[in-house]
Amino acid sequence: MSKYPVVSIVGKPNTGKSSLFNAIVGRGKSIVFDEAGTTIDINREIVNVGNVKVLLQDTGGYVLRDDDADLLKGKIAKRVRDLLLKAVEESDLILFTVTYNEVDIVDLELAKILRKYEDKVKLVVTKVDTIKQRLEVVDEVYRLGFKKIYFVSSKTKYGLEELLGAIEMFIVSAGNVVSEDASEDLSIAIVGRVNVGKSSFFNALLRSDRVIVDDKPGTTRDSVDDFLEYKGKRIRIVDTAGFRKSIFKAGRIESFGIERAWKSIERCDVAVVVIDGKEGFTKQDKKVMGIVLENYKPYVLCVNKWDLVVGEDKINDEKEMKKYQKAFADFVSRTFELSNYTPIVLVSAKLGYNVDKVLDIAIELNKKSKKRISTGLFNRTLRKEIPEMFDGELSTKLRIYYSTQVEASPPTFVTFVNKLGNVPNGFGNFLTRKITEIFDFKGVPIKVNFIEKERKGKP
Ligand SMILES: Nc1nc2c(ncn2[C@@H]2O[C@H](COP(=O)(O)OP(=O)(O)OP(=O)(O)O)[C@@H](O)[C@H]2O)c(=O)[nH]1
Ligand SMILES: [Mg+2]
Repeated sequence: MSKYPVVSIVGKPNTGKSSLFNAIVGRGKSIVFDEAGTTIDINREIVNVGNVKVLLQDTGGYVLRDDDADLLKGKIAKRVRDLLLKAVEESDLILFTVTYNEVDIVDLELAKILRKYEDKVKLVVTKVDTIKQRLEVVDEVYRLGFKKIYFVSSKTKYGLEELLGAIEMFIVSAGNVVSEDASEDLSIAIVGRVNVGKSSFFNALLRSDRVIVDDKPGTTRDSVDDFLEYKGKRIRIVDTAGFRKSIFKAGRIESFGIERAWKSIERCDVAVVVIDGKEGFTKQDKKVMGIVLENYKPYVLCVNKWDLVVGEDKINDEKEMKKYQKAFADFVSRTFELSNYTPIVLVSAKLGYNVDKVLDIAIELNKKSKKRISTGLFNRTLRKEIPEMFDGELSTKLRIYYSTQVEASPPTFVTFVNKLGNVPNGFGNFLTRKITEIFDFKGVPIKVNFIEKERKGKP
């Protein structure tokens, strides 16, 4: 599955899995609330533990959403058990969390399953925030039957170093070390309204049922990251919570999810804005595109559920699909003026249709957005392609000294002029459009700024 050793955090709901995950990752990642069953999907992150890199995963989702009545009876339903066994089998190391004074029949059930893998399980007793609590640890913890027990407070970080040391030792002695750089080539955030099929698209990219998909809107409540190897590139993909009509009216976790979706947009290199092809291009979709543009992120518009629009059998008719594609693109550009160069792909996450095409375009956009143009070439080309900038009517008042690219992703250009007040209205937009076309930043939002500069030698 992963080329990094996999370390999974497993435990009953509310035993501090997400807090432990965050403490190890070292930054706010999954949602943590003091409420059972907050983490729905599995969160993954590649982290440095001492000198080794591991893929850490928080498996909150396994125990959640199951029949709680069963759990209380100390029975773990088959579905959860299967998922758990799969995770355990795929993992190099399991951190089994229990809370120091709350060991009950559910923990015993889990322990029974995990004891078969004792060699790779470390029992982590969580929420041990004070020495007093450390002393209070109940006998049940010992009775779970694991030799190696770690006491950790994710809050005070008590015991964390010891646990991390143990993880590192374990991985090193298993000879399972990957030392190369774990950074990704590209990070893609999948965003959009609720229920448009973001999670389905995420799963389709990964070719697995990685996250929960449901026809109820609002299924995904927090961003979920995973990684993909594609055409020699390492790609981070992020599924996010859907934007609702009235995002501000949403409940606590929901709006937290939205905040995290927002953050995911800020962090990504390229956004994939998913819309529901059957519902067309809605006002809310435009709002989502607006958020992406506000952050100057390149994006692909992914028109999902196209199988529902044309029927599953027609989707392989290339000629027909081209026509639809053009019609949809025309419609979008007519109704959303900022969408001039937006790449649009008709997709069926359900059938896996065109899913990789979105990746190809995302890679292309990322390349464009990281492009740097030398100052010499930039100015020569501007003079040649837009002579009206330098002579003619405009130049009677406005002197343009030179322009330069000061930043990539987003590509940011600065033009030095004699007087800011002399820059005509709309000139910024004009120049933005020209630079986009001439240097092919199509599909990548760029920034064009003017700076006032006294000419040397003149007061
Ligand atoms: N026919 C068809 N159905 C799809 C497709 N993609 C998603 N669906 C269905 O649409 C519904 C919503 O899918 P999700 O992937 O959960 O949507 P989401 O955007 O992640 O939803 P939230 O997390 O609630 O925002 C589910 O019932 C999916 O089975 C598709 O390409 N074709
Ligand atoms: Mg979802």
